[in-house]
Amino acid sequence: MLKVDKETFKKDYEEKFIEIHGKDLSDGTDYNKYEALASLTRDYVVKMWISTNKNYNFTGEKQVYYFSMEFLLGRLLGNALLNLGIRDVCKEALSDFNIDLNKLEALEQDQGLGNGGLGRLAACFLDSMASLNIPGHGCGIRYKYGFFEQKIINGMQIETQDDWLKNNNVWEIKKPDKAQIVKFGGQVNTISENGNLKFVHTGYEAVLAVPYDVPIIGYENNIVNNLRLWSAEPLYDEFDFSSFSRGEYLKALEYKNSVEAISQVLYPDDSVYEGKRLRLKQQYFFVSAGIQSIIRHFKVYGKAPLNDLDEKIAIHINDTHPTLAIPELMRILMDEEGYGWDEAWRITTNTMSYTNHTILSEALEKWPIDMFKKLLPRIYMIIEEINRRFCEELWNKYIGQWDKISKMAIIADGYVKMAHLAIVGSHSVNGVAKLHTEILKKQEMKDFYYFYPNKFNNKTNGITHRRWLIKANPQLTTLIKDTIGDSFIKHPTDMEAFERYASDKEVQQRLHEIKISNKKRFAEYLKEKQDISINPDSLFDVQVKRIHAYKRQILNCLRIMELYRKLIENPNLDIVPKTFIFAGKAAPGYHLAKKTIELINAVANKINNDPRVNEKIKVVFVENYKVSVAELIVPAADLSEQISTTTKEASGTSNMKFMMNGAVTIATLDGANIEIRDEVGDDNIIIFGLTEREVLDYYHKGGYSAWDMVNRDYRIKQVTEDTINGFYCSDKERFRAIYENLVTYNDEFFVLKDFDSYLKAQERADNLYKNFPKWQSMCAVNIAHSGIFSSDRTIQEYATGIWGSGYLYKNL
Ligand code: 26W
Repeated sequence: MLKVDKETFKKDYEEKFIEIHGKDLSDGTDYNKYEALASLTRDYVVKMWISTNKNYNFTGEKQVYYFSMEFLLGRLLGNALLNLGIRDVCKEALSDFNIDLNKLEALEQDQGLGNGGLGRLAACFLDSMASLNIPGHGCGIRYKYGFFEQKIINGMQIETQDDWLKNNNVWEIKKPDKAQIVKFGGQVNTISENGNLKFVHTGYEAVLAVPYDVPIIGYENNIVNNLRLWSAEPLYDEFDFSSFSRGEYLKALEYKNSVEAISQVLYPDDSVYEGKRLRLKQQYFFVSAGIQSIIRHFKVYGKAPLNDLDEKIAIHINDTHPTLAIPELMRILMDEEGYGWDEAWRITTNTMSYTNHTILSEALEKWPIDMFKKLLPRIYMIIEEINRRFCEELWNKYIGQWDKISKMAIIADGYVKMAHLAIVGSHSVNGVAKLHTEILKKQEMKDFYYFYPNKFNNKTNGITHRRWLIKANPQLTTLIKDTIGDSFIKHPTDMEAFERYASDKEVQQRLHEIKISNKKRFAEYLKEKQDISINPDSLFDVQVKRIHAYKRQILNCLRIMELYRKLIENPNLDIVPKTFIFAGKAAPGYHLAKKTIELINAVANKINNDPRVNEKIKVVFVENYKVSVAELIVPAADLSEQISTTTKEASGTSNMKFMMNGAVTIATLDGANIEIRDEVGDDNIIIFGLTEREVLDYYHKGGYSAWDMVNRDYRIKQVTEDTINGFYCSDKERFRAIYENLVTYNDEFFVLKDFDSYLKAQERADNLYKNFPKWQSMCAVNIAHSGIFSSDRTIQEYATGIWGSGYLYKNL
């Protein structure tokens, strides 16, 4: 743990300020002050970073590399100070200068290099690996533009670019000496040399991959791991444009532009997979650079011959996006290091492991063979050979069963199927919650499970309690410390002891006050950002996540519409005053998701301007949802909406964040909601909706009729018609697509089927909330049982069960 006292800190800070700004602290802007603080913090970190690295090189300990297209880190300063153990000292020191630490922290741009759950999970994992002394590093892309910024104009989502690097990023260090060359296109010729086949790659386009390293700081343990993000640059830094003839000049520019496009922007889609060549290029780009740099480093510091690589290195692929790591490692081992196929394959499969994050078939990646072959000729050859050998094995086991073999093949129907390659080329395949893993085994990946039963395992997701509890909710953290001590910080499951206080009157009162204070904090943010006032004494009913049909924001919206109708009919209806809070981004090309945002805003507009109901309900759509906004919303929530169609949400992680902050969950039995229910018990969660069995039966046997729902239930008829009868919008066609989807096209996510059950569940929530001691005790039980959902638990399971790394593993 870093030792800095207040006076030293003050001195360091003032000196740093003068050094980087060339003026006195008293003359600085707030942003100047933020920059000086971040830069000083980085100085503190750098020394530990170097020593951590030296130590890893010295001990030769097994290193884990987490490959991911996305790392959704959010802001770094606050958590850096927290993990260094100097946040309190820093706060006090700054207040001596009349500077508010929270205010400076809020000036930092979010590092938003991810779409949602998958990217945020990667960020939580890095935090946990560093905090658990696991030598684990991230590998990804340094997108020039992160996930787009969302503006709501006339109720509609408008996307603008996220120029997060415009103010210079203090957290990264460029390492030009560690750059790698990545090759695209060209031809591969096979020649025979002394009886061995050699593969000669010519005519390719070379791209320079330049790494930027970001420190990942462990919690009070002097560990700083590395997140390496790759940026694409033309191989020749500076073109001598003047000496070029006109034609060459244009060609050079073309090359420069096509190279820079690779790390230009994050694909803002996590729902429908599109076979875009640029995305395939991005994938190979960072994977090739990453693997090359691992091998280069290993050869210098590895303390073992290359054929022991699998004992010294674990590479994890986060969904199928980095799957090309498998053929890329094969290529390097065979073409550059001279290994034969069998040994290269043994090393590769023992090194690689893969996590699946979705069963939505439209999100599964597959690349057209023609495109693939042209862009990555040598990698394609290797995949062909992997496929040939795999199909041979299948053939030996399933003689004559061509259907099965072609269903399981890696290359089939004109495509390269990435999930198949990931399963075949890894020693471990895991799902992200118990139900999800069971569905993979029983349904989606059934054939593979029968073929490789030992590869499949579950690792239920988690979230870092350091960001999502200690940092985001300091008052609740203090309350927990005051009651049960602070051991939960290092051992989050120790929070179970907090359950003893669930019925304690004083604790209940404090829980309530803390919630109110967090609600006020969020209300102030909303007032400032969107000029919307909300009432902290109302129940905050929150659904924040990507907008997607399977997550069913529409279901939530329809029941608000139903409640509104009821209130107009009976203004004296006795309900808990509520603020319905929505936030989330829609993929720019996802029409229905964008319409969903519009509908929510139209409903908000109507309800919020109706004086008959104003005192009772209000609807808000919070603009530009991102990690830093989540940190304000999550601690302010009373009710957490986790209402996906059962079987569709692989795990969900906001469900865990909310429970840890003492919200009660209203949920379907989907993803990790089931495990939350198992932890807190049926009395402390509100469950509704179709079961897994019922959903799967509908899918397999049919029998669902949305029309029946409309005709049988007048409330359903009313709310669906309200989307197209001009009640919310004079343009009756505006929400027709939503109506058609729900009714005419027999909505595949069963919104109407679950409507009645959802309404009843909401009524239960209302009654529970009216009972103050009962509600507070539910909140307390949720907090007490949230420790198991710390990503520390998840990472310990990965380390011992998959990677064979870290302290726990070594002491097994
Ligand atoms: C279109 C390409 C694409 C497809 C899927 C990009 C990104 C994805 C991701 C796998 C989507 C995603 O973020 N999945 C979420 O992963 C979380 C972490 O495991 C889970 O908690 C969520 O349930 C799951 O939806």
